[in-house]
Amino acid sequence: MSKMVWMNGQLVPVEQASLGVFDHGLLYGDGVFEGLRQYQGRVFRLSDHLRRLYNSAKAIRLDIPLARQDISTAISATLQANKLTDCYIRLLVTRGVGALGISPATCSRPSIIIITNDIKMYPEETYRNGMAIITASTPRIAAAALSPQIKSLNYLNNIMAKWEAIDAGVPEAVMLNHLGFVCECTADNIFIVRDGQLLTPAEESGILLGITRGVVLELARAAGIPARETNLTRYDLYTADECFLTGTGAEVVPVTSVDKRSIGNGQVGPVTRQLTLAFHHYARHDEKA
Ligand code: PXG
Repeated sequence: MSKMVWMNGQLVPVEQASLGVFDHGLLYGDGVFEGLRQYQGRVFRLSDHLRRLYNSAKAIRLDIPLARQDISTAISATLQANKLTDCYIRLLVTRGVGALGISPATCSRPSIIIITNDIKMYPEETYRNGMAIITASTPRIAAAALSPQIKSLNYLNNIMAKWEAIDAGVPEAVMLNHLGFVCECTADNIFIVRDGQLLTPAEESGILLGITRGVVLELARAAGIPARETNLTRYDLYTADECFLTGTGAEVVPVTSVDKRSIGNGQVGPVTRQLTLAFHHYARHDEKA
């Protein structure tokens, strides 16, 4: 049976789920999205993701023509149609079909699409042994130009940084802001551990306030690990005891080198190990939607 996609109120086979070529989502990346995870039949932090989606849409003056509850129902229907219990969910809202010019005012109705897919986490070995990352020379788009809280359909800036990672033969690249402070990787937030303290770039650094990042901060505080949001430099990464990334797809993934410099002793450290396990357990057993 072919995979079913929810599109503007209907479940359709993936082969028939198509968007008009005049959709401004395609023409200009004009639209917003969310990436969610389903664990054991439950959608993780659904209300947080829906809040972020509606805020992204509001920030770009896109009126989502459906209430949150209806989107939630549509997600459930899509999961059920595909008989899924553990998967990745991509929810997107495009500006809709309009004239060829850039004006969003020509678009009459946004399109809402829900796609489900297998989870593509890093290989198990990466969670055990950590991975190498680089710092990208592509700076992150300044918050004053486009808020990093808007998960827009235009990820070109991040894609340019991803090319740098690919060229360097590593899975991820960390982007800096225009002042040289550490922001985040191309689809993950970043943390370090220094002297037993957990540190992660603050909102002011110009990052997306990731939902996984927020949960990890909660779990750390609950475990008595002191955690602080602050400005970080490349120096802080290079001299950190531990480093890891967080994201809906990756969960918590250890980083053991940055720009070929070993982090700590080059092995996955105890705080990273503890938080990796804590998140893994929380997402599957403790979380109440
Ligand atoms: N920073 C950026 C720029 C992101 O796009 C995160 C951090 C992590 O946020 P969450 O809320 O997921 O903890 C993201 C996540 C994917 C995928 O396939 C994820 C994102 C973007 C594109 C693809 O997992 N966003």
